[in-house]
Amino acid sequence: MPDVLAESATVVIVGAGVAGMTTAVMLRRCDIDCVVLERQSRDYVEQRQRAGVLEYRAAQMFGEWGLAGLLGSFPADDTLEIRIEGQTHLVLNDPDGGGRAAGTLIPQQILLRNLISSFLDGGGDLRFGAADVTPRDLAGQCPVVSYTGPDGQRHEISCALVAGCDGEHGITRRCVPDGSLAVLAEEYGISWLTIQAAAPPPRYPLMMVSSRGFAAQFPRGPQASRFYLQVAPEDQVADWPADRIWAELRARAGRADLPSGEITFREVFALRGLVCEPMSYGRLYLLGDAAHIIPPMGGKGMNMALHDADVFTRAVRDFVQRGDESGLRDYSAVCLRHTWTYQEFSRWMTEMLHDPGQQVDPFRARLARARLDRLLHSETAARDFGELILGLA
Ligand code: FAS
Repeated sequence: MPDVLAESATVVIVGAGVAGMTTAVMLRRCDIDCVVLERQSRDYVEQRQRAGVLEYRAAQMFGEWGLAGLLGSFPADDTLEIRIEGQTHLVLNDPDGGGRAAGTLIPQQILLRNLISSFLDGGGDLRFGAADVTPRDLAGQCPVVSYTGPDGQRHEISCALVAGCDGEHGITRRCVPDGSLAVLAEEYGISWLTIQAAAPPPRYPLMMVSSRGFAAQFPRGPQASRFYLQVAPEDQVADWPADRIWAELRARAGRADLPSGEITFREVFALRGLVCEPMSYGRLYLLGDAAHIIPPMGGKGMNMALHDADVFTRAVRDFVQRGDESGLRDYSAVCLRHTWTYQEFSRWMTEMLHDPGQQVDPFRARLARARLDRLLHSETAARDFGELILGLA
């Protein structure tokens, strides 16, 4: 075994999540060679349960790339139920089109499985178990990404471009010299308990507004649901045994008969926003959670990663096929505008649907209800909301 195995590729993609695999599959459709390096195993990556709402813009994007088949036949996401103190209010995602424009309720791990199969079946180069991935010379014309394979072989891949799709805790952003990127972050001061359960999914994605606190239920396949429950910032998972969880969800839903099921995952996390500016450094481009983190409020995490993949792939195609660098030059500005639009939307929704408590802050509590009331009774507000939920802003 040689000390180092030297290779080359046009694009090296670090991370086989939705950002990395969508980019890889799209680059293949442009006949642009790429290598994907993923530190985890295939099983691990394909089991990881995260988002479950693919917005309309992203569904259209897969169609434009001839990849609609990867979305399978999951239910359409055309209506949101907002339940206020047990009272149901239905909000159409596409009020003008009568629901024609709709997203897809596909669990993220299933979309990722389909992307990985499509890439590998098409002869794509995806390497799981890639350890110690180390990018360098990012400011030069020919960056190099090295890593150690499961067999202990060290590889060095020289390339034209590096796509940092390695999520929040990845290596690529950390390889950028200090002072070259700014990280803007905000803690919302709100914590959620997230639960994955084998409970029947709701008819529509459901958000519960209650003086007891916020809660939500999203479909995650025909026999599974993702629940969110606003909890005290100091709460731990141990403070929430199953019977307390179901009792509280039933109270906030205003439904004593809300069906329960085996809880397969639970975690407490603080809502926060984070954006990295710019989203590129030299020949390194940051996509998805490697560049921005957004609370699940509004279901935009996965969708922003897919948006970045679309913009980046089109820019690489123009660069490789026509020597046109304008798309790469504009990548960061185009994606940051999109990112801030949805960071603002996520904040707006969080403030509207979380009751700060009549005792704690009655003024803000009234503001939240006024915003909600306008959404439910103003066509203009509903249209604006629809544009954001569909991902068309
Ligand atoms: P990902 O984190 O998905 O993928 C990054 C990949 O890079 C991983 O496979 C990782 O193993 C790999 N990697 C990391 N470091 C590496 C290294 N040094 N070398 C090689 N590979 C490396 N969004 C919603 O809209 N709705 C939700 O309900 C929702 N729920 C979520 C629940 C959880 C627990 C989490 C963490 C996120 C959730 N999100 C949700 C947001 C989620 O959808 C992310 O936005 C999305 O996964 C981002 O995709 P990627 O950018 O591809 O990053």
